[in-house]
Amino acid sequence: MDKESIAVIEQLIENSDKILVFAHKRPDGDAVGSVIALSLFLENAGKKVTSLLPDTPPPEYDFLKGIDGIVNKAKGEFDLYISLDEADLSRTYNIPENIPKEKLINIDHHKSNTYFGGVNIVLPSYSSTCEILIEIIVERGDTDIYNALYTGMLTDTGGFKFANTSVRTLKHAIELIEKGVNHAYISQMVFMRMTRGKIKLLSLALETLDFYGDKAIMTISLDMLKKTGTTMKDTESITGYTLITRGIELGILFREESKTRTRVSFRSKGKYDVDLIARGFGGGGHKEAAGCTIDENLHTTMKMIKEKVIDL
Ligand SMILES: [Mn+2]
Repeated sequence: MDKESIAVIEQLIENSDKILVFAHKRPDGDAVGSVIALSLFLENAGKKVTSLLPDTPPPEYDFLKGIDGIVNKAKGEFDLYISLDEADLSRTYNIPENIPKEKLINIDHHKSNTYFGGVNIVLPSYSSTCEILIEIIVERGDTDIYNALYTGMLTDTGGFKFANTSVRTLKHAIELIEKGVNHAYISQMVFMRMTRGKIKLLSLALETLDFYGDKAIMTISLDMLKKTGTTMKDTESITGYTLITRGIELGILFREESKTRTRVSFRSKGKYDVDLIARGFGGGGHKEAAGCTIDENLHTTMKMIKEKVIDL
């Protein structure tokens, strides 16, 4: 990230008192981590910060300091608005209406970003929004901030396993560990605290796994959530299991959100560009992880997606 962009952002922050920091709906580790890290950083700088995530963060991030300060709705006017990890403002809700563009900073790493801000820091070569923030915060953070940044990088790279893990990503991770981040503790908190209900849900979901050539399809129905006492929040990290079978290049998870709405998540090992596939259905994301929401029931959505995707 270039020095001029950082200077522009710092000037805007300097001139602002009330700042709204927000990220996308159904927040993942990068959304949660980036909102917490930047909010704590701005608070340390003496700003009045409102941190917003429209949906409750998944429970695996409850160990992060600052998570309790996040609200799910913000009204009124702010001096500055900072959108994190969002390709477009339509990715969130519960934010004030008619945000003036000149007061809006857009920091993101999705290549589908629509450059909706007055200032746009869009860096698709970065693993995560947290990795971008590291370069702004660098020496001026504290342990809580660095933990949040590490969490975002860790989760968006699938534990530094995905192709978006660059040499720079790993250097940034080392930098954070040198500053005191306990990487083993964070890995345990994030990846090794599934609830019993979620393990049961995973087991039901795995039973639905179907293979079509080099593609695998998995389903989570509302009935399965009910049976296991889980909610949609518990389903977020299950998508990866569609891809761990030998020879499978494309994984699809269908989640029944309601009788008229189905969430579709795509994962790829690199052969298929799932951002492109998801965009064909009004969604998007990254080359190796993307999704879309279809206003149809589970059955119809599956039929529709299979028709277009299975023979790719
Ligand atoms: Mn991200």
